[in-house]
Amino acid sequence: MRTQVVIIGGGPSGLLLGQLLHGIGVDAIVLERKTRDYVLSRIRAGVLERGTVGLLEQAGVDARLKAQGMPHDGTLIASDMGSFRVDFTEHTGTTVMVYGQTEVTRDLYDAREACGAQTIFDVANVTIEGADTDTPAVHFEVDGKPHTIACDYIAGCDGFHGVSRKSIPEEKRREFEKVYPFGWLGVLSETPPVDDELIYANSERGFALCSMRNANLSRYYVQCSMADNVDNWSDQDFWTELKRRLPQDVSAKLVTGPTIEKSIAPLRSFVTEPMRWGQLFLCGDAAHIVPPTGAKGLNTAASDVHYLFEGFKSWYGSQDSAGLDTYSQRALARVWKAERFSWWFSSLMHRFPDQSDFDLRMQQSELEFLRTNDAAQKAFAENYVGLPY
Ligand code: RFL
Ligand code: PHB
Repeated sequence: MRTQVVIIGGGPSGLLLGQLLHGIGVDAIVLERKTRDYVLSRIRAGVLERGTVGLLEQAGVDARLKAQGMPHDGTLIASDMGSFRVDFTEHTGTTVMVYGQTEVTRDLYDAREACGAQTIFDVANVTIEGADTDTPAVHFEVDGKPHTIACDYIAGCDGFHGVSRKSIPEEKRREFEKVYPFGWLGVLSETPPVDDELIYANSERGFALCSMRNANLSRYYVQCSMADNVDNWSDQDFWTELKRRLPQDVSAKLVTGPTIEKSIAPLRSFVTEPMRWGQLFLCGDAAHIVPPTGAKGLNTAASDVHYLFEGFKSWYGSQDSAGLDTYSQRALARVWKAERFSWWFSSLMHRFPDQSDFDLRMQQSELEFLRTNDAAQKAFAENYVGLPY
């Protein structure tokens, strides 16, 4: 087999890149380790920046997003000192869109199928050969049978645990990592969201977040220990804990019900540099991870896709390699800004096991500054709706 670009990973970054390439007539094959149903069963991000929405529009997969997505023009930030709202529209003139990653991925798979682009599911033992030569190839197995695809380029869109990053020799990359001493326990429930907007809460008992997927589907999170097990949390335990961490007026109106998904996710900041090795380009979680506070994970994956797609467009359109040559540099410049915001917002909103009284006062003081200072709210809003590409 031969194609122009092999995309390893059929998550949102791989699928979005594939769809954009299809739009300019560049052939790409997506290799996905799991089945389509498995990928679509993963509950992940829920907030799309304006730039991500723009890319989905550009890829022609925005019909359902436009019809069902919920534009949000602000968010609430609660703490033991009270609540306040940051208005995105007032400070930036734009909104974010609440629309689940699962739906984005479904729309991308549907579009991929409709245009006849090739996706190979259930691939095993993917290996990359000759990424530092002009004749790279990707080997893999399906049902125990070996296959090889020769290509011009490889896009490593296979997430944090994929093979792409690890295919870059250790001496050619540098990794930066911070693991936070807690996780998020998240639930999905078929109940109306407690508020029209998201609520990020810093409470004495730890962080909590109220989010949503639609008018009858709520997504809630509470900070938990990574030593905790999801089986230790009955639905009742979860609702009780969530209520204790939210302002009283919010808890009072929270509608509870059976949960349809419950999982614990770790919190990590991670960046690998550079994001290119020869003909291999890393994209999304394969190259970097942010803690979910601030909803930057999927959005940063999308901005990588933007830079990589622009590079491919110039190369295949006019043999101009400048975009591909500067991909790593341009993507990383934005990645580090999202890393900073996610790290800062995580540090502001969580209770840390070793937090001193001084550290607590610093959190309170920072929250008070954000509550009362217009410039601080503007900086928050600019980061939340997404910095320009
Ligand atoms: P993904 O979504 O991980 O997709 C990678 C795809 O590659 C496949 N794969 C392979 N395929 C072929 N061969 C291999 N060897 C392969 N190894 C892996 C995987 O099966 C998968 O389908 O990465 P991508 O596309 O870069 O997208 C990134 C986003 O998914 C990610 O940034 C966000 O979901 C992060 N994230 C969240 N972000 C938010 O903004 N808000 C959230 O609430 C939020 N919750 C989460 C999250 C990430 C989580 N992970 C990764 C554990 C919750 C979880 C549990
Ligand atoms: C979500 O809806 O899953 C969500 C929203 C905002 C975040 C993180 C997760 O910061």
